[in-house]
Amino acid sequence: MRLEQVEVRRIEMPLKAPFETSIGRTTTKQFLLVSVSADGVTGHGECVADADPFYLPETNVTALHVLRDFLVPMAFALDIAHPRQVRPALSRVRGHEMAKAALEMAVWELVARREGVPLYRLLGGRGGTVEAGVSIGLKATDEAMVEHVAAEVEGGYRRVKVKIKPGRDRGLVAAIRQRFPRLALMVDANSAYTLATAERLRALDGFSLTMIEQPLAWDDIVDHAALQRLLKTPICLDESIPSPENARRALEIKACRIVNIKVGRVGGFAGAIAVLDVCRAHGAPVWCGGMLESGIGRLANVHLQTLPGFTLPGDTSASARIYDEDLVDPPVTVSPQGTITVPEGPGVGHQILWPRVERATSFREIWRRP
Ligand code: OSB
Ligand code: MG
Repeated sequence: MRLEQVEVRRIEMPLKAPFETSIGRTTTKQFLLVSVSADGVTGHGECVADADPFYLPETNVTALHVLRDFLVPMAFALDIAHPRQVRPALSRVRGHEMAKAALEMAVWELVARREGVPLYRLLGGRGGTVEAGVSIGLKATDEAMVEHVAAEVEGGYRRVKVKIKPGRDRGLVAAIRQRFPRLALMVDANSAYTLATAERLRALDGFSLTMIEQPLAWDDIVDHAALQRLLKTPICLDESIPSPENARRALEIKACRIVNIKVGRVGGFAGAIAVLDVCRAHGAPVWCGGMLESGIGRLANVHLQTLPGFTLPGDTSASARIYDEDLVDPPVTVSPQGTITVPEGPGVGHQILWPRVERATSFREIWRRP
């Protein structure tokens, strides 16, 4: 199979409420949607880069550049027998994992549609349901956070993650624990701490957190290993794991005990599967992270986390928590038991609402195979 056309759209979707982390505050989601076509079938991949380089270095502008000038020409040159061939074919480009992932995921989705199977089947996963977790942004007060946690627990979520930063950590966790002594609770610092401020994290050791996500620098594993030696609570790495090789290094030096896999952060589905294999070999639990995706990327995450090895609930929550109008129908929903049903339709498995996509598109570019 040879790709005939690649289309990139920039899409803007207002969030229902601002999402705040130690990095900053997001009010609108802006992302690239990559669509690849061959033999009259089109597949879609959602790029998780943002307008700014505050979480990781890529932006929508760098992703567009690298797609247009490097990745898409490489993909056009390829005769694709299986989507797993795309990752090695793009490996000459260093970094730019989010741009690579969007293109690679679109090819997997295209092939799943061509074969008339749900994405999970092509990936080697299973049907049924997955357990939903939820990631809650920083709130103005600890009381407001406890109320948000209560609402999500009421909604069925069985695992809750809250964002922390220095000064909004020990008191916040204590307040949540007081009300929910047995809740599966974790925190995510998005690199807001250093070894010098790590005492604050040791203060969290008494709260039976399931893990502390990415406390230290986005590109560090050495200091994380030092910190893990000081903490009882397992460290989970997010930002610091851009590839299977880095996952292996991190686990070898014991920089973490748990890994968050975001398909966009590790260059696509083949990269995610390779990270999963590394983690399984080390006996490290894995869960699937999220990037406030629209339904297209959200469903991709649902399919991915049906693979064996995703042993913990992830950050995939209902579309309606974040967006008034999703780009897929039905939107992603969570049952009162805290589960998401894995779609059985071809590809991501829910209908894409093209009039909505059209309305949300602020820029579009199309390339055809030369
Ligand atoms: O660190 O996991 C993170 C959102 C944007 C950028 C980074 C992160 C997050 C989340 C939200 O935690 C997860 C989600 O609801 O999609
Ligand atoms: Mg994170």
